[in-house]
Order: sequence, then structure tokens, then C-alpha cells
Amino acid sequence: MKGRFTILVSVIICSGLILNSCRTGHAQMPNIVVICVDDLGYGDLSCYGDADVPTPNVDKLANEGLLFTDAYATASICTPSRYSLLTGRYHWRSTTSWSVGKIKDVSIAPGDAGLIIDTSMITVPKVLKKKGYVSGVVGKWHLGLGPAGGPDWNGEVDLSPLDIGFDYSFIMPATADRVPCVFVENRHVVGLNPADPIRVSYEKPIGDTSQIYNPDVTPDVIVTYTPENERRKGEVLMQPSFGHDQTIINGIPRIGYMTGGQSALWKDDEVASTFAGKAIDFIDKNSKKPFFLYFATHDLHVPRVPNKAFAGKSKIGIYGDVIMQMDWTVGQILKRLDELKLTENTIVILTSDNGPVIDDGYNDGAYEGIKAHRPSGKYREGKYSAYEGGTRIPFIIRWPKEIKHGKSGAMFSQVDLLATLSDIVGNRNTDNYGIDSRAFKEVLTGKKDRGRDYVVIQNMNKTLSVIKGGWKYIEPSDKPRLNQYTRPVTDLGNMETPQLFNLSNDPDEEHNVAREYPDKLKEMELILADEKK
Ligand code: NG6
Ligand code: CA
Repeated sequence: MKGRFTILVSVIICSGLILNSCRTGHAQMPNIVVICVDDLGYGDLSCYGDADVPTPNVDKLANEGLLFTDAYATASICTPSRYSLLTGRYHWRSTTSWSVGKIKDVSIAPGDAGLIIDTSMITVPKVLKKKGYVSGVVGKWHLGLGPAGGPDWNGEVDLSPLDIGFDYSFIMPATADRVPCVFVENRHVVGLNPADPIRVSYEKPIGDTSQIYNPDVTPDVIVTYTPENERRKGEVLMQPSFGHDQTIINGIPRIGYMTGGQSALWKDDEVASTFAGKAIDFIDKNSKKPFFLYFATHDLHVPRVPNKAFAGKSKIGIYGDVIMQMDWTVGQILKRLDELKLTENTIVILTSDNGPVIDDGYNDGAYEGIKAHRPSGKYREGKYSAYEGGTRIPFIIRWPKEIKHGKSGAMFSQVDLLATLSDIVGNRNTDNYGIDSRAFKEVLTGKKDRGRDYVVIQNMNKTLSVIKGGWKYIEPSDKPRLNQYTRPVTDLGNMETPQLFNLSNDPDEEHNVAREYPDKLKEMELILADEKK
């Protein structure tokens, strides 16, 4: 009798424990918010030592979390960088995934590119789903949609984030300087009037020629876009400095041709607040489940159109205004997490997709206003380049429950996010990791300060570099050395001879020491050759 009673009590206690763990099981899984800021430079944030632009919200994140000094994006441009972040695979390896689009050799996806991530590939949201996560993407996508040539903008958008693991999607299809200038929510263009269908071409003008940019008839530059300057057909509110000379939408000439969809056009000065609102809605709706939000802000990317709350507010002109706007957005997210009492067990990562650029194709005043501010900090060049400014990016992680405030000098690559997040949520089956992704849970949580042995990065021409133990090797390339479409002109780092730099004493990559250190050069060449196999 006594034995039976003991068994009964044990059963009751055990089932109580099981029930309890079921109830709290989900609550214990951390929520994950990855904020991918477009074109944010290593030198753009005060927590990284810059005093030119106030970024109190990002600084708060850094003050409560762990700030990485040696973190890398895998590419110095958007599409390949984001591809790696979501798939754990270097984009330069791609063969199959490009087959869905017609842009095999182009690194920056046009606005009518087909979905670049193959639907059979492993992705961060797919791995997290195995652990019960609900995933959402809000913001700039730039990884293609639909089959080659783009989706049916007027019907169901097939081959979208929803087909690679996301449960919710509210996106700008490519960039704000590429048509179509509409948001896509799940499988439909938002606010589309069927009587005014969207047509898109990246080959030739279509439809109404008064909407096509013509430098001979357009008025002078109006640097700051204001809501009062509403959409005036055919008039230019912001002049291009390079390219960006096709369809004028909301007074801003863009890349690509587009007609129709007038009721669906986004308002440029409201893109940031729209994204913030949608991100918050996603958090609100899913606050009771473990969620993953990939939140890709656009503010710093051209065309820069700060809302009037930020226009003219920084000391360094429009370039600083859009950083302040980005910081406000981050603040909105952090505030909501606080209000929902989710802060303690939510991992918030803030990083950038590639290095910074001052004039990226518009006379928006950034070049004139920026004064002594150095967007790449102490590093050489920025967006597009193989030099450090191209891919060494801010990376901050906050997770109050597990991570103590501090700084880490460990090398970390965004390609490792997939495996590391998998590990963090207890999904240790490495079949689920992308082929280039390695798990660095203890590094990201600040328990170890030795991360990757080396990282591999690419510039806009797919020229590869290896960074290891304070050394940097850039492989030889016959591609053009300069990108003339930025101001100042960008040195892409393409040279016909190998380059080797000792970053420890030459962070500026001024002295190519390839001849002086043949053994080191060989070692780095072999690492790259091995990676390429
Ligand atoms: C370039 C555009 C630039 C920007 C970039 C993509 C011109 C002259 N330049 O081709 O403005 O859109 O592509 O940036 O058109 S990224 O951050 O999305 O990679
Ligand atoms: Ca970018």
C-alpha cells in the first residue's frame, strides 16, 4: 500500500513537472530579433567611438549587451551578404540558387530578379521552425521574388519569403531606388487598385513617358524631400549623381521602368515608420510564442528621405539624419519589448549588411554635409570594396538573461548566424546548418573570446579575401579597380597581383607586404584554395 502510494505521489509530481515544463517550455525559448541596418558603417555609431551622430537607442543596446569589434558581413554589397546571413552559405558558391533568376553573374539583384534563395535550401527561419518558432521578415528584401523576370505583381506573389521558411512577410522587394516602389505583404502588393495594374521592366521604357527621367527638362536639385513636395508626375525632387535615371516616382528618379500601381506607391518619408509599425505588430501578435523577426531597415540606403521628424536634425546633414531615424526605429522595437516584458529573454542583434557609402548615386546633400565624419571609422574604403570598410561592420547582441555587458574582439561572420542560432535554440543537428556556417554560441554569448579562425569575404566583383589572425589577403583580380559611381570614388581592392596586409599594425591597409611575407601569403592562398574546393 505504502509502495503504491509512493508511486501515485511520484506520478502526480512527475506529471506536474511535465505539465509545468510544457507550459513554460515555450516561454524559455528566447525570442530572436535580428536588425539588419542597410549600409551602416563601422564608424557610424557612437558606441563604436563616433561622436558625430547621437544614437541613444543603439548605444543602450550596446550598453546592455555585447559589442563585437571584429565582426564581418560576407560581402560588401547587399544581396550576397543577406543571402549568407539567411542561408549559412557563401553566395559566391552559388550555382543552383541562381537558376531561378536570370542574373547569374550579377551580384546586386535588380528589382525583377527571381527568388535567389532556392526553396530547397536550409534557412534560419526553417531551422527555427523545427523548434516551434514563428518567423517574420519586415523591411528591405533584395533577394528576388517569383520566377526569373519577377513575380506577378498584380496577382499572387509566388516564390517569396513565405516559400523559404517565413510565416509573415512585409517587404520592399529590392531597394528604394529600384522599382516597383510598393510594399508586398505576404503574397500581395499592398493597396493595389486592380484597375491600375503594375508593369515593370528593367529593359525598356514602358507606358507614360512623362514619368521617365530626362535631364534636359527637369528642375534643379531640391535636396530635402518634404511631404509637402508630394508626388508630382515627372518632376524631380532629388537629382541623380550617377544612374538612377529611369522612372520618376514620388519625384525621385529610380532604377528600372514602372507604370501603374499609383495607389500602392509607398511614401518615401514614411517607409521607416511603416516598417517599425509592422515589426511591432508582428511582435505583438506573436508575443506568446517564441518568435524570430528579421527586421531589415532601409534608412541609410539611397534615396535617403528622412521623415520631417529627422530632416535637418543632425550636425552632419542628411547622412546623420537617416542614422538618427534608424536609431529611432531601434528605440521603437526596444520599447515594445520592454512594454511586453520580453526584454529579458529576447536576443536582439543589430548589424549591417555591408559597409557605408556617402554618395551612392544621388545629389542628396550627404557628400556636402558630412564634414569630418568617417563612416568606416579607422578602416579603408566602404561599400563595394574588398578593403576592411566594405565588410567589417557593427555587430551588437543583447540577451539580458544570458549575456553580460561587454566587448568582444572575437572574429565572427554573419554566415555563422544560422548554426549559432540553431545551437542556441537546441537544434544541434548539423545537417541543418548551412555548409559554411559554424556554431559559435559561446562566443556570441560572451563566454569565449576566440571565434572563427578566419573569415572569407567578397567584394562587389566576387573577389575573395581571407582575414586571419590580424592578416588580410586579397586574391588577384582582373576586374576594374574603381567604382566610379560613388563619391568619393571607391577603390574596390581589385588588383592583378596578390595583396597582403598586416591589419594589426596597418589597419588602413596601406602597405601591401605580399613580397615581404611569402610564407604568410602562401598560407592564406591555401586557405582560400581550400575554401573554393
Ligand atoms: C548600385 C546603385 C546604388 C545601390 C546599389 C545597391 C547606381 C549608380 N548605384 O548599382 O545606388 O542601389 O546598387 O546597394 O545605380 S545594396 O546595398 O543594395 O547592395
Ligand atoms: Ca546594403
